[in-house]
Amino acid sequence: MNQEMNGTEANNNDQSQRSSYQENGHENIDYVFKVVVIGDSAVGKTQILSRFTKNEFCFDSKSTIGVEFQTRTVTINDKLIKAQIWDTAGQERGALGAMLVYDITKRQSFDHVARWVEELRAHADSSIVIMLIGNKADLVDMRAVPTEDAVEFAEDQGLFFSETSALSGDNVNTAFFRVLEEIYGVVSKKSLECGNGSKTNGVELQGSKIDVISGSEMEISEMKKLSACSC
Ligand SMILES: Nc1nc2c(ncn2[C@@H]2O[C@H](COP(=O)(O)OP(=O)(O)OP(=O)(O)O)[C@@H](O)[C@H]2O)c(=O)[nH]1
Ligand SMILES: [Mg+2]
Repeated sequence: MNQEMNGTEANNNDQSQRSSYQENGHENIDYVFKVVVIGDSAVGKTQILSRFTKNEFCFDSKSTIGVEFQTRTVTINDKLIKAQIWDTAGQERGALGAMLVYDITKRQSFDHVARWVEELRAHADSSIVIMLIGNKADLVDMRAVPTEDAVEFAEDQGLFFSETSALSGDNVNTAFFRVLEEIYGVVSKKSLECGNGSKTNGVELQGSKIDVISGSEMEISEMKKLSACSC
């Protein structure tokens, strides 16, 4: 099942960040923002998503097979925003944001990041907001990617950057909220440029509509595997 968590009080370590945001259980959604989580296998994509949407972590996480997304609804700038987050590559079309994850203990996963950026530039909207994420920051003694290398790469490529731990929860909320806020900035700017200062009924995104449960997506989500976590 697609998971949805509205108004649940997460218990992450970066909870202080939450004071400036509110969550809301109402379903009067202003915007749906599609975000993809991509990166090499086993870097922690599913667990980052699980931490953000359910505040859960699973040590015994199985490799994700199939197409899966989860949602969490948050309030940003008084707008109710549903983040629809896809846990897989190949879903870049229509994505407004991307979390590009590598594992700070696996140099190779960082070396592949450039290829993932190319993939995004080729298939996603040119204004996509990309956050580079060095995950597993809790494994300090096993670090293989210095923070400075990632900062330099992110600056070169115009990406946001954060190190996170899906295990402890450190920076996971902060990273997602940053991306959602940036997307909101992009969408509101485009909306103003198009002369649509105010939103009309439904969900407006860069002139295109994302319907969370449109037929095709329902089919995909029904086909998807059950949660990869056996916890
Ligand atoms: N110590 C630590 N382990 C983590 C963290 N995030 C994920 N893991 C572990 O790393 C392994 C892989 O995590 P997944 O979330 O399944 O990785 P994935 O990127 O979704 O992998 P694929 O679905 O194969 O692409 C699991 O054993 C997780 O428990 C973290 O922040 N810290
Ligand atoms: Mg996975």
